[in-house]
Amino acid sequence: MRRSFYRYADSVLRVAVEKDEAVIYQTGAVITSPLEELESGRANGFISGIDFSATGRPGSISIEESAEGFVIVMKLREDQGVFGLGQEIGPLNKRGRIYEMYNTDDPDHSPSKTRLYSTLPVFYLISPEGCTGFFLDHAGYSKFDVAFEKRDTLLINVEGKAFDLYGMSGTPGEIIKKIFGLTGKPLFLPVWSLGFQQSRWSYPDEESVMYVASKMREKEIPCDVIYLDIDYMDDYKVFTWNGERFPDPRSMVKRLKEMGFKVVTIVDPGVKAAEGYRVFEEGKRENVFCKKEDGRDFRPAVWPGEARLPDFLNSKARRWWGDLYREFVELGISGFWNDMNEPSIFYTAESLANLSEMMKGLKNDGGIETDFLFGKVLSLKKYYDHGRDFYQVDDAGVRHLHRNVRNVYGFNMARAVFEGLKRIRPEQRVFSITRSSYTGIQRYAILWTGDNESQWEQLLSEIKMVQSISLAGVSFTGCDVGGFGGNCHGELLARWTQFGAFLPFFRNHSAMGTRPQEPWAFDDEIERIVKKTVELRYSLLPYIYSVLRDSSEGNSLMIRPLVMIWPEDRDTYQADDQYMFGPSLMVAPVYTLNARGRHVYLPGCDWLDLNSGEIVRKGHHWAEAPLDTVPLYLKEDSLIVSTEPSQYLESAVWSLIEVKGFVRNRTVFDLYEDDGTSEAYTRGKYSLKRITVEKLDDGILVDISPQEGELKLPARKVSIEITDGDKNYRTTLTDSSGGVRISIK
Ligand code: MIG
Repeated sequence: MRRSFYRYADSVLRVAVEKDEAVIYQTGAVITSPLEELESGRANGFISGIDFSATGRPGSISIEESAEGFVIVMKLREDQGVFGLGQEIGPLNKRGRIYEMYNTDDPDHSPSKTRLYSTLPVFYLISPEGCTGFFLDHAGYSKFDVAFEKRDTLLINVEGKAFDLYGMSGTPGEIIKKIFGLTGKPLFLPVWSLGFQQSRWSYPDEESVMYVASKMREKEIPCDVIYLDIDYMDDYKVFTWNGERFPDPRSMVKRLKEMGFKVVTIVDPGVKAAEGYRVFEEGKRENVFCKKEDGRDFRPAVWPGEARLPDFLNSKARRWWGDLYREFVELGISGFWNDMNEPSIFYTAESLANLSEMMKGLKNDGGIETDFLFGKVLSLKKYYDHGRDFYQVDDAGVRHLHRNVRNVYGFNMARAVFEGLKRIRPEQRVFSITRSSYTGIQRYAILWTGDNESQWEQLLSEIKMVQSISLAGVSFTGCDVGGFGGNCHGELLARWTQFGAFLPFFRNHSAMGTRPQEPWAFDDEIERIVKKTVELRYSLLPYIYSVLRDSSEGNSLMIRPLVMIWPEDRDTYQADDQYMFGPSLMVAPVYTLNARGRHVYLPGCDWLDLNSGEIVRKGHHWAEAPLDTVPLYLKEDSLIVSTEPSQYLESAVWSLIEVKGFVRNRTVFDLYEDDGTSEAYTRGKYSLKRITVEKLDDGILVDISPQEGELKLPARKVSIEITDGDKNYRTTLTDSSGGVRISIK
């Protein structure tokens, strides 16, 4: 075993570990290069809290070889929490749990699950004494025993012949910037990606799509995007349309556009093996499909039946795939939805033959043997690992067993789509959502959390999951609002929508065969609440879009777990059923049936309760929450900027601006605006205004800086409403590109 140490910008340390005969595969997650190689002597203690000399003391890390690969052992201090690990089920503090990194399509998101669709192995050891961050960069299987077997030990089993471990110190806020520095800044998305989105598996024909669109407008529920799930295709052939159900997609998309809707279509990786089908024929000719050991195409069964999987590990296949989007883009499709890209496989001829063989043993023996065998057949069908059944080839021409590179399959598919769309329409920002991902995905796509269920427990589970996903640097995330599987309930939709309104990605989606889940699918009261909540979201868009912009510059996350901001306060380690949305807003969604209030923890300072208008002190509180209310708090010394809600978003320039703040000392907020969709902002077509509010002895000073950027803004009013906790200060002023400065007594 060799261990080499490298130093990166901003005191990031990487240890590269490899067995002697290792074939190295770099995942591509990290996009920066090391500044220098370090002697192991210098590497130890180079970053506080990380010591590779294996002393067994807290902070020491030992790495040993094992039969399957390696074992990493980290001793934990009693007061350290282990936060992160990405898309996993459970509390934000993962101490006391086991997780596996092996991308898996499993619609069962119950508490015992140890793996889901993505591998985001970024974790933080946090105590009031300090914080260390890690990223285990490895495309193959690994297993994290987070102080489960031994309460003071984090044990990571890494399968394979090599891996990289990155370590960094700093506050959690500094560490996330280092993660962005290593793996890329979050993508800057079009503004409509912050709008409300409606989906269903499926709106199977033009009529049902147009019906949903008209209903939204008729009922004046703001909405920007409608999704087409797999049934728009002809026989599940990707990049085709079913001509009977969608006779004229171009005209449908055009009519929707006139109504203010964008259309996003799903594209799975599985290419139907059908003679004469263009994508299949081309893929064969270009030789870009995954192969079996004998060099023949791997033939899994997925939605289209027998299919081929593009080998996204190499750039030739990625390029070919990315170019396939051209026709859909030209037709007017605005964004793409990457599903099944773990990749999910129903079965292969071989795995089916295995199962049939096993099933021959099913005899009516009247006893437990047959019952056992039943169980075995079912679990083998569900959890059969296709990772050993096929190979992928990287750009160096090296062949890898799929299992060893599985965790980057979805990541590389999303990369292919991103790069393809950038070639096809370089002037437009990319909108693409993915189910499977790997660290670094924030540069290519939005991650949504897959097939959750319409259950209250899962609403809570999602509140935690989006936070651990965020900690991995995946700033733009969300979940199926209302729940995917199972039947939603009116109250559940109301509460889930209240949570969704404070997620970067806000989409209502549900599965085939379940009860309708559109905003009007329940009763008038639920519809009123959903509409009110969606309007609240749209009114906050000036704030949210500015937060998105700041995140895309690599400064921050959109969703911020409390522990990130107040790591010295151990009460925040537990308070993972609430979070900060941007720098100013604390949201505490209600996730319990029949609840009309909930416990909230308010750390650090005083807060303004945005529902009651009252100031609430730091500490534990009971928040009243009638069914139409989501507990929301404005942090002391912070601002939000809102506007009049619209039905859909034509740009990210707001004709009315309302600044609301709770200021006892001083605060700033950078209001960012632009056309909302293009790359023109990179050439100066944007507006950035720094809003500063300062408490003076005898009043409040409001300063709006001169505009940075050349975007022409409309003449508009800015209304200001600031409280210092005792007194309210209000005024309205006229915005000006030269800046405005006033004091209010
Ligand atoms: O095997 O395309 O997570 O959102 O509606 C199910 C049908 C495939 C899984 C996705 C879900 C989508 C569904 N897909």
